[in-house]
Amino acid sequence: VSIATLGFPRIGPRRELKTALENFWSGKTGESDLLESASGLRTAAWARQRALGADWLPSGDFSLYDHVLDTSVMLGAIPERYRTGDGEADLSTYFAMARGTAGAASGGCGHDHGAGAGEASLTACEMTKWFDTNYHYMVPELVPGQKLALNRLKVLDDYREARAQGFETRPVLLGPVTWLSLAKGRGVDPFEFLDEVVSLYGVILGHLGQAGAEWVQIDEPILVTDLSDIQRRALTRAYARLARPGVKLMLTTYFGGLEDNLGFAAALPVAGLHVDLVRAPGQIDALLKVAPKDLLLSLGVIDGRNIWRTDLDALLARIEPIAAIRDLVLAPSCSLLHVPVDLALERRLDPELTQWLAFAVQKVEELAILKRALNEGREHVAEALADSRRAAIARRTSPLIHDATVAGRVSGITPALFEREGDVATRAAAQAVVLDLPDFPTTTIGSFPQTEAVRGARARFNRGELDAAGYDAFLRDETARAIRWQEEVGLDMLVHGEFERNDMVQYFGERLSGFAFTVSGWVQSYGSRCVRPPILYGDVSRPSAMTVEWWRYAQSLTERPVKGMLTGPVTILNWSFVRDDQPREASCRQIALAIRDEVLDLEAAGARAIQVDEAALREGLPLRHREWQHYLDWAVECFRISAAGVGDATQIHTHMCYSEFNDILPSIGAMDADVISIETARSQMELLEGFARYRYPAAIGPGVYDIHAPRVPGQDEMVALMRLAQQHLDRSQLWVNPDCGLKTRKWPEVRSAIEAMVAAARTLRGEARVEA
Ligand code: THG
Ligand code: ZN
Repeated sequence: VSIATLGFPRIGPRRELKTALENFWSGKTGESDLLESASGLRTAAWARQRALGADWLPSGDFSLYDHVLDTSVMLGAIPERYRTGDGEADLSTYFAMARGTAGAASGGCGHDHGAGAGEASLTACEMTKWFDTNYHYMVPELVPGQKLALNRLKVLDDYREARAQGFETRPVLLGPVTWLSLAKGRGVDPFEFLDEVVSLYGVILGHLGQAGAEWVQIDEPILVTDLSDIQRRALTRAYARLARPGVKLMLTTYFGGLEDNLGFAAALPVAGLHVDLVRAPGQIDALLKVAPKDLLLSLGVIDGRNIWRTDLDALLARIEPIAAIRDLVLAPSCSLLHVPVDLALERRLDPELTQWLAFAVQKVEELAILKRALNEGREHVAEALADSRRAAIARRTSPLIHDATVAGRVSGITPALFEREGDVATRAAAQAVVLDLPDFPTTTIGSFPQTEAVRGARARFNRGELDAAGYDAFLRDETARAIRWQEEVGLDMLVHGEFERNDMVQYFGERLSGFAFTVSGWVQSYGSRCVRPPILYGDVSRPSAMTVEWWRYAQSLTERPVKGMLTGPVTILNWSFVRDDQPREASCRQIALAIRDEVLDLEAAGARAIQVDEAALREGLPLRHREWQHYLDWAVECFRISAAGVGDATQIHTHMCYSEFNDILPSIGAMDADVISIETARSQMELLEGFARYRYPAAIGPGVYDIHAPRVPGQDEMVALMRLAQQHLDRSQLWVNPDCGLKTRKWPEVRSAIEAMVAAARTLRGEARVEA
């Protein structure tokens, strides 16, 4: 038995990559500094993994931004607009694709990968979620007649770099069929490029073989999804052509089971197959039946997507019989990119909780223990196994986890809990009386710019340089200014601005029981941006109100309605590390009850409108279509548990990011919100056709301002978009708002855009009167 890692966190234990990138982007450092830091991070990662006992080290898994983008650039799939000169794509081309170019240097946080406002500015490539993770990749783009040709082979350079330092590695490539499946063809089916792409992969494998690589890890996570005939044929064709003497391929699958693709995958002409036995433990039996004797199996037995320590005893009992009959590689289920680097950096976690956890480093340690147990006998690692067993037992029985009151509340959930009193129309009438809003009411999604000053004050407060009173005074001042400005600019429904919040999930996690927080548990979200997902370890409850005071203060400053702003249960769940000792839906119901308490407290404090954001509801969809409905059913139920307790006159808003929800519209409708704001500016209101066809009964705020780019749209453009919206929906259903929260933008842009937006609404009201 040997052990492998399929990929290691790139950002470094102290987010060194983030610092290096941001210094380079801001011009503080030059290209050679950046490349030197990157090289140092790679070396440190190899040395670390080897010291921990990994037999197979990955190379090429490191990236300056994103490995899908690396693959696109390697294949020469660079859209014409980013091409400069005639040479190979350089770093500036690479970062232009990742972040856009020129104009207002995008220093703000958030999905601010848009281009600057300059004339020669380019927007970045589209970015979207990597399978069901919170990691984002740059979407490959293909156009008819696209010329593909190999660029500098980063994977080859990295392999050689490792070798020169004495690390024999297994290079990692994103497989051709997954790459094509993720690609967007503009006027062309990406699979038309299959043969060309495969022949380029052939050349790459040839180079790697010549350089000395015996094995190459080729990732095809697309194999755990529902495949079309085209994808299956492509896989057969690609791997028939890539099979060659010299380089052995470890075909690597993760994020789920192969299921109906299992026989097919096991029969592909590759030398090894990696399967995810954490998400799909059951597939081992079927695999052992069909796997040819000479196929090297790599078993993903340590969870690469979560932070829990493994019960090694129980795992060994499963692996021993298999190891007795064939050679095995043991590995994490997937790349360790999705977990924080090192638990040893956490000094403030409850020690009891700490012993239940394993970050990337600890996961490799677990593999090393498994290896010794299998190769030399359990007695050689008796102490480590006993430790692991003790932790597993302690976690199962710990009073930290179990709260009888929460269990009682959850078992007491009845359908009455998720029904509003009146139907949509009755509620709309009651709310009209209380809110007295004009046609085309204007609002924003919730957050205002998190300026340098706001982040600076928070950092000083966290470091203890600013005391609680000083920080509070600062936040009140920011909030008061935001309220005053919203009144002046003429918005109808106000928000307090969320200056007190760091991350919309972290903020609530920090205030709920059952969640724990790390200091250094960063996970890459995209590029240099990271998140610290809360750790949901126990039954969830809300010790006290979380947002009421900020809402009350903001509302005290104005007569206009201020929305209460909450993150919904499904989004909190999807952006946290969650319990693996109960189904996700059970954890979600607990969060839903806690958010319900907050909703009711806001209502009792006088809030006339409360927004429960479900930014991540759609991205939580399972990878297999067959599992969608079950997920949607409980996700919608949880949203309703959180929101449905209010009276008819209290208006429930929700917001969802992204714009692909035509396929889940019935579920969006079933959420039964009074107002939903969605992202539509980039899709020119196309999305509303779906809402119209489905006869969506409630109000909709289709975003008229694309906040993902610094470009400020004019009033006319927004009026035109809202006229388009009226082709699909009744005027009385429409709100006017931006696409998403404004925390990633700068105040000058926000001021101009919102002024234009309010002016647009006034124009529309004039038109409405004329036509009525
Ligand atoms: N919160 C969480 N997950 C998310 C988002 C979020 N996933 C999807 C999307 N939004 C990703 N977007 C971002 C936007 C900004 C940042 C990270 C992910 C970001 N992070 C700071 C950084 O890297 O410097 C750190 C922020 C902090 O202090 O917590 O800017 O909104 N959970
Ligand atoms: Zn959004």
